[in-house]
Amino acid sequence: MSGTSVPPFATARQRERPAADSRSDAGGLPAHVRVAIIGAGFGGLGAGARLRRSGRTDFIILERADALGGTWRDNSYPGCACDVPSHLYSFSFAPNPGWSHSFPRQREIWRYLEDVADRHRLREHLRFGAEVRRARWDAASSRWHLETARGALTAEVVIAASGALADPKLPDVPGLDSFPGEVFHSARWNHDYDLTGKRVAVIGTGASAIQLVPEIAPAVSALVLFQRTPAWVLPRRDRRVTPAEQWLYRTLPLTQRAARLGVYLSREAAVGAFVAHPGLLRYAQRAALRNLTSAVPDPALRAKLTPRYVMGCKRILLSNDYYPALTRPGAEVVAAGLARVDGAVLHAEDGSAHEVDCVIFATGFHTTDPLIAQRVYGAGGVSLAQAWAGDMRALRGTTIPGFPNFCLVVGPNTGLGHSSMIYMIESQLNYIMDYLAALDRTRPAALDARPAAQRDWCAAIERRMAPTVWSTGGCVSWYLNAAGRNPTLWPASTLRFRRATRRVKLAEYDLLPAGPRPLQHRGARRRFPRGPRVRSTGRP
Ligand code: N01
Repeated sequence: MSGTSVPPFATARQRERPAADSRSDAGGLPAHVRVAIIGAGFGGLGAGARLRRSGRTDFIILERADALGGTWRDNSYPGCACDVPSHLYSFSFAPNPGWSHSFPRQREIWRYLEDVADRHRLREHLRFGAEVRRARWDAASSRWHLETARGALTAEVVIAASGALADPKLPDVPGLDSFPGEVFHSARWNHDYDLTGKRVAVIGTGASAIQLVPEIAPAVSALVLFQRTPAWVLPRRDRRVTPAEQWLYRTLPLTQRAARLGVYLSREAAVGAFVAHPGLLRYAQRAALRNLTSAVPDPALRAKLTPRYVMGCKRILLSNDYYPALTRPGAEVVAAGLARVDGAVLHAEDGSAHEVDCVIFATGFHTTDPLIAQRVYGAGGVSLAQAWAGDMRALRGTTIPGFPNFCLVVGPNTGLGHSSMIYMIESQLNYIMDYLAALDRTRPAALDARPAAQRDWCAAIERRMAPTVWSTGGCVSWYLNAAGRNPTLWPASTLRFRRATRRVKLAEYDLLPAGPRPLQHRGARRRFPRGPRVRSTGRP
């Protein structure tokens, strides 16, 4: 890859090796399904598994790439691993007694997802190369019309699980097109390019960079790390899971459940520091500073690597080999952003210039402006991107007024800074399953979130967000949108989110009847007679 564009997903050449059987799928598209799921990562596969477990088989999973796995398929950079412990980074309904380490590696997670697809008979529902180009709600038929790279279909309900870490982000660097060498993003690793002996620039110091830097440092002749903001780095307490432990988990699954609960509770115990008492994080800051001091003897380098914001404001990073890699001969930390490129020379914001053969962007993802929002058109022909206008919001992280029968997985304000996203995904799946049950029970054609319900929900989130470390910690992070608002993280315990997504409150929805009707504006909508009015608490 060169220039400033990033391919939408990693091709087999950009991955180390495609999973053995992930490229086959069950054939053409049906004309109509009850549920269309977009994306075959944790969210989409989880949705499929939950549908099958509830006895529903009339669904399809549309995946734009040629394999399942989502972000764990696309991020194949050396050293890629998860910083959430294995036992918790898996579905509660699909435990894996075979995890090799306490923190799972990328390939192992990818294999786990392949296994989930097999165990829950999802292969017959998967369609690869079926990128959704447009999804349009048709009020007359109360159906979603989907146009995909493999043809068209209609669906009663769409579950969009395209992920928050799906579309890589490149900074707009003037002159990048003039760079004669190799350029790629960490999430589109070029495995055909041999870094041995090359002068390599890495842009960024987030979770991806700190994992890949130690892996490439021994091979390259020069490593230039462009660091705009130093990160807080804690030691990673990783170890091999012994065969005896694996045997125990296989033989007595309850023991793995207990281990999972232990990890969950220890992570959950930290939430108060993030959301209410950021001062408590100074204890962890001390441990991180000790980690830095012991690994980096040079005071000048140490000063460059010392963060100047409250820990937790950006994602806390875990590594034992990042700092040592930066002390190697040939490694240089440029304490400034990449400003411009002139041929093979990279100019930093501090005025320094660095000639390199290869540039690796570890610059993150489009988290607050997801691509899928530009492709989904709700009632009145308004796209989700237009409805959000750069500020994404959803009722209980899942549904949006004007987008009937459309559910997001990993929607606005469902992200975490302290625990496993899989737990949050499962909470959302509970909600979506209840949403489908509510459609079956009350028999409207569609449920449409009420604007007032979404407003109340988002206002409560806003109040909870104010004292969090993400708002007060003195940093700019990918959690925030261009206006400085945080539409990504959940500002409370995961248990609170679980409770808030247990059931769909029908009072928060308009129940839309079937049949043709003018649905160009909300006032023209026919409504079902209601039962007793339940006031929406909008309380997260
Ligand atoms: O991306 P990021 P990431 N010049 O957005 C810098 C998940 N993840 O891919 O901090 C120089 O965090 C930017 O600088 P600044 C996890 O949720 C999980 O690393 O904005 N630098 C920043 O340092 C994570 O949070 C795992 O000042 C420039 C970096 O690019 C999320 O993915 C592993 C620049 C972007 O960091 C994203 O992580 C890996 C410029 N012009 C990823 N422009 C797990 O272990 C931007 N930057 C679960």
